[in-house]
Amino acid sequence: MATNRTFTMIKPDAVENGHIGAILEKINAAGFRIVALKQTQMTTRDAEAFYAIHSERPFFGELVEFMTRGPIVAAILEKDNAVEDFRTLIGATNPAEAAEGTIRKLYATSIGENAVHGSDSDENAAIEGAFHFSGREQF
Ligand code: RTP
Ligand code: MG
Repeated sequence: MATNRTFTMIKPDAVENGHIGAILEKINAAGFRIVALKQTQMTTRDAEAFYAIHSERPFFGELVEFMTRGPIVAAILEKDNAVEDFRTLIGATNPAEAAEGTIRKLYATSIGENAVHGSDSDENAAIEGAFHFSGREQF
């Protein structure tokens, strides 16, 4: 299987609740290599652009409000089959439906405040990684 990359954010709820270390530990234990990593905060304009695909959804305003309310941790991760394996590691969007041991089952609070983001395709992983990191920040 080819080595490829995915993009993740530890969302404001998980940062507020002190889960950065535990989530990075799970990512490490699952065999992902950290290519890029930083704590940052998205502006309203950043979040509206990042989540533009959801702009017509009823939860869009709430999502932008949530994702901008405090710092996030952004990262690019590398592994065989990275996008799919990372989505397995984080679990379903709604933590109530997430499998035991997944990051969302362990650390998410609700369907909206669900602790982590994971790219849904190789193409989006590249776009989302480039949204947050320059080439010189990737190793
Ligand atoms: P993500 O993009 O953050 O990895 O999550 P996902 O693919 O599992 O879910 P997606 O459908 O892409 O939704 C993006 C984020 O919007 C929030 N959301 N809120 N209140 C709601 O019904 C609702 N539905 C989605 C979540 O933060 C979700 O992760
Ligand atoms: Mg998504």
